[in-house]
Amino acid sequence: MIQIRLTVYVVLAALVSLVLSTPVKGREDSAKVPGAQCTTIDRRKEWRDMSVEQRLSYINAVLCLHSLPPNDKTRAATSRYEEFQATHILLTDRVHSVGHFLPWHRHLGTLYGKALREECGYDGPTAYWDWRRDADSEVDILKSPIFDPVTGFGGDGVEGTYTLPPDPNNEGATLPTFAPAPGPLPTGTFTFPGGTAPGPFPTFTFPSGTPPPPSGTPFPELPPGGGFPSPYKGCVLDGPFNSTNWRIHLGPGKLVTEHCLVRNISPFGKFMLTSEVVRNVMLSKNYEEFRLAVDSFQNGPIHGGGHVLVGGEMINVYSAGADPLFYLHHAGLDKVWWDWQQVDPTNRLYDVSGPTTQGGSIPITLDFELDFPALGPNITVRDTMDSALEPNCFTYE
Ligand SMILES: [Cu+2]
Repeated sequence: MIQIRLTVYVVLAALVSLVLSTPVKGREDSAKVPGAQCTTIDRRKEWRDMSVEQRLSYINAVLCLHSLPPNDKTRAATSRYEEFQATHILLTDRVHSVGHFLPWHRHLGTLYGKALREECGYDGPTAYWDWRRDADSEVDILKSPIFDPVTGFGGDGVEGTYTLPPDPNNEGATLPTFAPAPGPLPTGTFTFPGGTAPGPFPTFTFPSGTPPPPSGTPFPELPPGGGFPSPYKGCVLDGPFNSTNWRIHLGPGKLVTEHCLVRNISPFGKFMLTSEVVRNVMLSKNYEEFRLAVDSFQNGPIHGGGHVLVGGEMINVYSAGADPLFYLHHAGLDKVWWDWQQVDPTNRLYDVSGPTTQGGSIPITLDFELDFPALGPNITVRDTMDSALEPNCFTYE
């Protein structure tokens, strides 16, 4: 009897120790669970603070991602790079001018950096663009290290080398027809380092002499290839993403066309990206003020600013991801959010608000789910909030 009991205990003990020892593998898995502690930290760096070696290997990793076949071969994306762009095109109307705009784009950037490292062997930091360094400077924007033809992303589009495709159904639309940020549209004259540009705000052309439209009015659509500045100037012919190396098969907008990297670098964008503008954004007292400020003409249009400065396809809110600078710009924007969170982590680390849909009235919560088709599993807004935890695991230097 005693022996039987002992055997039972031995078996039980063995089972217990088995159960206790299995979590070793379980712990490894749980390390990747959202909210878990990070095992490594991506120390993100501004482009010009990276070594030349790091910059070149970053560029090579982007070219590598562009050469890898897509995971899902049944879709329009022809490469892994385009799968990121495709995800953004597909979800554009759901992830802009909503409460989760910043969380969704944060995770898109995290997944992109992860792909560069895990699929293309990149071992440097994720790069971001601190546009203040260019916007505060009198130096010609084309001389920025960002646009360097060897250690940067190449320069401006060349006039006359790109023609917009026929677009009878307006699928190449630059902007969705959602309500603009609150506040009157600016008029008059903007001054910025290096010059003066006439108002009204040039990206959106309102008939002259008409008063600003009431809030809630859809953005007027730019004339094809027109407006001021003309968004689609031409193909980038120099640098690593020149029109021979870099063919994109998605865009402009929701169109599916093969084309070059189209830019129209405009120093006009500088006025939206100065230290003064960023300081203004940083004055936001809560997430609601912050998320509205980054897209507001008055309070700090830094999100639009980066898109306008690069111009070309970067102006197209759907297909802007055709330009590798999209990811540096959005990491720059994410850094401003991160900086803002760090000022008062107790109150700001998990502060979210804003509608779940454009113009909607249901507010997002930390449990709101974000999806990334073709890129990775869904996560919640909560999972993106603390950069020091999985799946984020990054800091900014
Ligand atoms: Cu976006």
